[in-house]
Amino acid sequence: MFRRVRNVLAELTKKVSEVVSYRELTEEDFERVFSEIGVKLIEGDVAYDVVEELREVLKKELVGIKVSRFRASASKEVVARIKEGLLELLERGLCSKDLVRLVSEGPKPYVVVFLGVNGVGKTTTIAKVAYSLKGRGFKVVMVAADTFRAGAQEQLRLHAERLGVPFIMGKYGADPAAVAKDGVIYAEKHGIDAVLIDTAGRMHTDSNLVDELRKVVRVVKPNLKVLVLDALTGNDAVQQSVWFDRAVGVDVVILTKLDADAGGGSALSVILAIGKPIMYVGVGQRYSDLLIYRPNEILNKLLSQ
Ligand SMILES: Nc1nc2c(ncn2[C@@H]2O[C@H](COP(=O)(O)OP(=O)(O)OP(=O)(O)O)[C@@H](O)[C@H]2O)c(=O)[nH]1
Ligand SMILES: [Mg+2]
Repeated sequence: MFRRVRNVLAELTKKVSEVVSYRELTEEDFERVFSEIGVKLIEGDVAYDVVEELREVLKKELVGIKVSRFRASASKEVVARIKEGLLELLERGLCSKDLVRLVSEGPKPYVVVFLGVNGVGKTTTIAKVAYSLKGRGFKVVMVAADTFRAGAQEQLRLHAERLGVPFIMGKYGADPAAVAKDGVIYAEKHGIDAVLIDTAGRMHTDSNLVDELRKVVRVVKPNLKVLVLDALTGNDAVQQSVWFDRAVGVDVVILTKLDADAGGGSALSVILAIGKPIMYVGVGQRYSDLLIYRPNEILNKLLSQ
């Protein structure tokens, strides 16, 4: 995980340390070293804008340091500064409350709509969220408002059965907003704490999808709109985020498949460029592979040797 970006950051540390072990790092030194690093980051799928942001933040941290002012060794100090800069960027994605907290504090039932294009991991993520909420003692209902793709409802149903959670679906081709509303009505009748609504995962360029999603949102008035993004899609995930935000508004993001991005460039780009709070990250296919987004943990993966 994150191997390629990690290697590039290790190279940056080494080159900066070489300079600061005998003199102060100047802006020219920094630019010279970073121009090589920047190219490698771009080759490793880090978006150009993100590389530029890294350049600014790291410049601010590194220019002017000289080790004689510090007791620790040069590279230790350089790593600490790089950490500081990266943390500042990664913390922009912090989400103040996770879903367990929102459900426990929010109205009952707490209604969550999951959005996202095909195959990003919506259905799997809903199952993981249901598992987590159930484990904390909440009653959950899963709702298949994806009445479009053959197999989509059965997939969610299978998870619901495995998890022992009630499940609501409609006929194929039925109005997704009506199915979603059925889920909310069921929850109100049965004292359910959280309604998790799965929506159709078509390409975001499909114009019918906007109308369909807007209707779902208008009819069920969700307490939270979660956009599921696949960390492997890099720049495209950023476009998707803009699109869904315009269409229906996005409150938080769940970033899936972090475990599958061996290089780390794509995931890092998405984390730094979407400009939305990241509630959870998906790190595998098991129900327990959903973690709260913690910038420090990402940072450790980026900088571990
Ligand atoms: N490695 C890994 N795989 C994941 C993760 N989340 C989801 N997947 C896999 O991604 C694939 C697609 O997941 P789905 O949950 O079906 O995606 P979806 O968004 O519901 O897809 P559609 O219903 O077609 O729109 C499945 O094979 C999942 O097991 C994750 O965090 N890590
Ligand atoms: Mg699905």
